[in-house]
Amino acid sequence: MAVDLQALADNIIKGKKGPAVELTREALDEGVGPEAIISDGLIAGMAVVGERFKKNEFYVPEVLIAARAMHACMDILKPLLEESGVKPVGKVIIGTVKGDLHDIGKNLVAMMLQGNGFEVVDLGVDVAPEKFIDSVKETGATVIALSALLTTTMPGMKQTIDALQAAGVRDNVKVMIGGAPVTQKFSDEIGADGYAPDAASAVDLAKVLVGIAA
Ligand code: B1M
Repeated sequence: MAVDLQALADNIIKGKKGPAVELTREALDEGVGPEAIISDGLIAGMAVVGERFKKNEFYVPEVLIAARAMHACMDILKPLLEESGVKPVGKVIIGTVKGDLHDIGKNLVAMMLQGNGFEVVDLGVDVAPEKFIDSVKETGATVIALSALLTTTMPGMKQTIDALQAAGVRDNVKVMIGGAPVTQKFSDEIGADGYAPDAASAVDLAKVLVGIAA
């Protein structure tokens, strides 16, 4: 019987780690690709969690429990995503900007990029501009994806772009930005190369930025 990815999403929403992991394994056994499991199961579930939090139907502990279930599933899928790629379609450095510790959305974006053939260098959270610059120089990546979830850390995105400019490497990389408070308007204002509202759009944008999609 085909695994219902909505059931996986429902278990993520409820934070039921065991059943979520089981459904992830079952879906893989039945030949469902990791990308579909991420987008129709994990991201679909986390999107509902975000919505319920906005409406005050969920509080932070429920979000964290859902994220824990999601991470347990991601642990299973990540090695498969890494194995599946033949030659990376591009290299992306990703990180949450300085002062900001939110990483659930950033991790989803990283996973989706990997699932779509990108090599991803994940610098984690609270990443200072200098660290992005060092990573550009070390890895030769052509895209940087910046995440911010706090209005107070959004200026870190502009600081990073300014620092790339000052270090003489701005022309080597495209900068894309995202995170709940970020908008296209803000992206335009700070001179980023693009904004993506969610993980799936981030993949589409990355493809455009590396020149494999229009
Ligand atoms: Co925080 N928090 N938090 N928090 N937290 C928010 C963001 C907040 C909106 C809650 C609220 O008050 N309503 C609020 C920010 C208000 C504001 O600035 N406007 C807030 C606050 C205030 C804080 C603290 C300051 C609380 C405090 O201590 N007083 C504190 C700050 C800590 C810090 O960072 N220095 C804090 C702490 C935390 C926890 C540690 C408890 C935890 C984070 C755990 C973790 O990430 N490991 C946490 C959480 C979980 C949240 C909420 C509840 C959920 C965020 C989340 O994971 N959403 C959040 C409320 C909310 O968003 N409704 C909130 C699910 C995730 C899948 O969505 O991250 O939006 P999201 O990612 C999406 C897109 O945005 C996009 O794609 C993702 C998938 O589709 N995207 C990108 C994200 N990054 C991208 C990068 C890209 C492209 C797309 O690159 C191109």
